[in-house]
Amino acid sequence: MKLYGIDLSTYVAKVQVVLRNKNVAYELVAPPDGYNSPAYRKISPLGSIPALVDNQVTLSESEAIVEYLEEVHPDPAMLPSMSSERAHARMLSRVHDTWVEPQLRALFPLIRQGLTDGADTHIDNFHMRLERFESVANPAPFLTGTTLGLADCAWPTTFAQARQLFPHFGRALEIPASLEQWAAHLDTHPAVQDVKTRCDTAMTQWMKQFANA
Ligand SMILES: N[C@@H](CCC(=O)N[C@@H](CS)C(=O)NCC(=O)O)C(=O)O
Repeated sequence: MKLYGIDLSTYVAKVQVVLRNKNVAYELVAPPDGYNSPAYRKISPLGSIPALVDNQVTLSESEAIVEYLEEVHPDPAMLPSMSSERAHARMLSRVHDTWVEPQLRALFPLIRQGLTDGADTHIDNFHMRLERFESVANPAPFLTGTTLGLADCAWPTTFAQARQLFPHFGRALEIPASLEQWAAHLDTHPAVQDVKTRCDTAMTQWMKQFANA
């Protein structure tokens, strides 16, 4: 299995956490000439990362990829067995991907361009949305039960990136009290640790370019 991606991407990290938790061997490959390049689009037509190549199938979109992995490598299960709980798990994943994390990624172009206008709004929205997420999350200790689930996997690197990006704008990540233990617990999970460390290092490197901006 080949996973196209780079360490800096939360969505690539999410897929890697799932692969590691399921003990699936994979090779992480940087997209040739970077994502969106003509060379990479010959491999993965959408040009985005992550992309998974497994035998005959090439998949983009991290949620499609992790759901595929859940089907072809069902052990350990990372979605609950009851339909209502599975739907809730998927809802939690989408809240991360489509609602909370986009407020974080909106900071990247600001940093690149040396701007600060608008950062507070994105950081406030991130925190407001995280609080709404808290109202539908009930970690015990993971979001969907006693073992790591698909819904958990994107958060550790999103939080790690927020811890590095928010201070650039004089702000700090505030994790709601009832989610603190869950977030700390995730960071020590064996499927998460190494992936998170590499993402953190990549973010530190990326930020260095703009240190004196
Ligand atoms: N919805 C996508 C998001 C992944 C994503 O945004 N990847 C970025 C890099 S972190 C990308 O490939 N961007 C290419 C582009 O926006 O054209 C997923 O879940 O896989």
